Amino acid sequence: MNKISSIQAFEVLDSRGRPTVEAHLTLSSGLSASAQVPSGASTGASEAHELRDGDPQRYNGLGVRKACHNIETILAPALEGKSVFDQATIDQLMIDLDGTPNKSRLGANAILAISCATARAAAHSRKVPLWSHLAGNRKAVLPLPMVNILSGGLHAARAMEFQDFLAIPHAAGSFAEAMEWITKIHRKTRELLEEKGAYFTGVADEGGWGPRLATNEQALAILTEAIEKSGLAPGSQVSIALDVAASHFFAGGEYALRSEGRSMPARDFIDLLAGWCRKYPVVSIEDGLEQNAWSEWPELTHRLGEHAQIIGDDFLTTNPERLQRAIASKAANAVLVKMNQIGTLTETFAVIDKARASNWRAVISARSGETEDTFLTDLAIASGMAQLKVGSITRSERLAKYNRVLVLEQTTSLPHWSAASDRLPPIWRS
Ligand code: 2PG
Ligand code: MG
Repeated sequence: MNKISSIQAFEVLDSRGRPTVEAHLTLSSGLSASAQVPSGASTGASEAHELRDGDPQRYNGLGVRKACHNIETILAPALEGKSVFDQATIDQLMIDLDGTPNKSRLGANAILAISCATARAAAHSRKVPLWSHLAGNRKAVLPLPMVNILSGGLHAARAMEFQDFLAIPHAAGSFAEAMEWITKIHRKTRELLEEKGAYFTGVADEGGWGPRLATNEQALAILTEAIEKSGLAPGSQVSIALDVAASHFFAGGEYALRSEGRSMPARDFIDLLAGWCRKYPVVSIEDGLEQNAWSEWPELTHRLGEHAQIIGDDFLTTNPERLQRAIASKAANAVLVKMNQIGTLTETFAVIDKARASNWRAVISARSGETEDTFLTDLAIASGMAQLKVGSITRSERLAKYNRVLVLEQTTSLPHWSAASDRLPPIWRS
């Protein structure tokens, strides 16, 4: 009854209007489930491979018809008859059928769409919510959001080099209160940008403001002021996270802040970040160094890791081997988890569980190219890791995920992040 009877694939569009994959899975019981996969712009070099058609006549080569074809002609025939309760077997079978180290033959986009649709079909069959099915023995909690307010880098035409300036409303008493605080800060930030005459570019790829400012630091100053002017206390109620995404402005061995006309080696760049952590309520730094700087990440973590969460995104790419190496060398203290960086749900949970077992933190994250699929919300809740990064509070592909948490907060007895406070840095605990 719970066996896969057919799988169909569709080329649909993501939030940047680029093609992505949607898979529909039908069971022998007649139940069906679907899933859509996201897509990044500031990608790490060691991510699993997103298969694109490369046909310049369609979507500039970005079509995903080959990935859909692989689902229907290679993956579906091999999976038909398999039980959706055997997630690990299904994921491993797809990895074996692909046969490459980075899923480049069949496409991580094809494989992930099936992996997620399988979990959803299993949850439907068990008549339980997706988060509950995914959680298994993990303690599910509603996550604390880190929300994008200002964008630069590849998500905002490189108006600034730093990619994300985010707010973490860690003293909010509920998810609903957290989102109310965040909308105030978002609105206040726009007012401040207008007051300061910043060239206004509308919202960036993740719904945050993408202004042209004199310096990267000015964005940090404006965000701190916006928190204050929203009637909230920077540092004790709402703090700041940075996604530096440093790989994307690392050139000629230096961190090149072109918009400021200056460039510096890693040592000076770490000093710059350390200075900002003292001057502003920065409590989380993602990709503060470039993705191959294995010898310098431990220094960054040693200098700042006691007070700030040091996250590897492009650096670790949700990859169990890279995570293991980083844990062994104390190169960071947290991992960003993005399902499509690795390509299956089973491997994603392996990274989450490895982080937990090693006393690392994990932030469950969306991509800059997203869809209306809310799978990520359930993954974040199920992980028990208590942190969610989805982007800003405009653009419905982001809000779909936040809105699901808002509804679950009112309709379930799921505890919120403070119930997993051992997963959060001490100063965020309320
Ligand atoms: C990141 C993500 C989301 P992208 O760098 O963390 O903000 O961006 O999906 O483009 O990699
Ligand atoms: Mg990042």
